[in-house]
Amino acid sequence: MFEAKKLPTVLTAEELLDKAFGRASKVSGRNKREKTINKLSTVSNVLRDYFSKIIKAHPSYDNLPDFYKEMIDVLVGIRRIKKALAALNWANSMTQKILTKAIRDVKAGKNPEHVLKGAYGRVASIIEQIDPELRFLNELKVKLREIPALTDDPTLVVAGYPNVGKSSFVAKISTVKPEIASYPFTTKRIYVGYTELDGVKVQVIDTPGLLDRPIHKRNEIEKRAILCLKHLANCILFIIDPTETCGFPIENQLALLDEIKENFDVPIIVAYSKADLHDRRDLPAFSSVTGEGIDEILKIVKEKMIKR
Ligand SMILES: Nc1nc2c(ncn2[C@@H]2O[C@H](COP(=O)(O)OP(=O)(O)O)[C@@H](O)[C@H]2O)c(=O)[nH]1
Ligand SMILES: [Mg+2]
Repeated sequence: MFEAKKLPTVLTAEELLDKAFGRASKVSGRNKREKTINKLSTVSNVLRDYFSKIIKAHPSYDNLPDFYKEMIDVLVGIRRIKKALAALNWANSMTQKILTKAIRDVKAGKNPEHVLKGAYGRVASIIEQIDPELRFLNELKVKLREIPALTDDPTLVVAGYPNVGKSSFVAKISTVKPEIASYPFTTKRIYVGYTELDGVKVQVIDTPGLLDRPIHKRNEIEKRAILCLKHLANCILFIIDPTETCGFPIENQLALLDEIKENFDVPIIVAYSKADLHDRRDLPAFSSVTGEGIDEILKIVKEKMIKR
């Protein structure tokens, strides 16, 4: 699985130049010429190693699991990342060219001091040009760290209007206390619970603020955040509160169900919550308070998700 915390810290242009020139200032040589050549090759090595370390630390973004790919794309834009990495590649080859040529010039008898000064100036100018890209790559690490560490286990996404009983259901069936992971869009959080169905670990996620209001009224970023869930969900449990104590009429709840059906192509289980408060049984009904009907819901989930 992709782990943003493994991405290295990226130095700014100034820090990187300090590192390379600092290292070079410590080298020795039998004479001015040799010392200058050693300095130039030290700068060359430090920069080459540094750039290749940063570039190699990034995954192949196109080959990441769809959920991560989509999330990263929404958060920062995969093209933007590729542009930054390409800029590093460019800076790497430009600086290597400058330094190789400078070494050649010194070997050919040109004034070492002049060559060194010129090469340092040109290297510094190249590195300074990519300073925004270096800073972007450093901030990227921080942003990507917000992406919830979800497992590859089969995933049930719980949807329905606010207060219909989604969180109560997730808490009820979870073998562990649901974890709160940040969903890095606006202020959304996702709640992740786990349960075991016939020995298969199932990840159950509650997405307050995402699948609980009409999708067509969402802004672009929320819509894309919702789309990310598409890659994650193997099945959706859509909860309807027929008592309307949640504060939303059934018609609105059904309209949301229709929208979810249009947007997702995974099995959708529709069930009534708060079975302890009503007698409607034209759909499977459960109560997270009394536990009534919970096993039946889990049985349906198992059939839809595992025995397929
Ligand atoms: N009587 C009853 N109340 C419930 C049930 N499930 C949830 N509630 C209540 O409904 C309210 C909203 O529940 P919650 O799980 O937070 O809904 P969510 O907003 O969809 O996550 C809370 O006051 C719960 O105590 C249930 O099965 N029976
Ligand atoms: Mg909730």
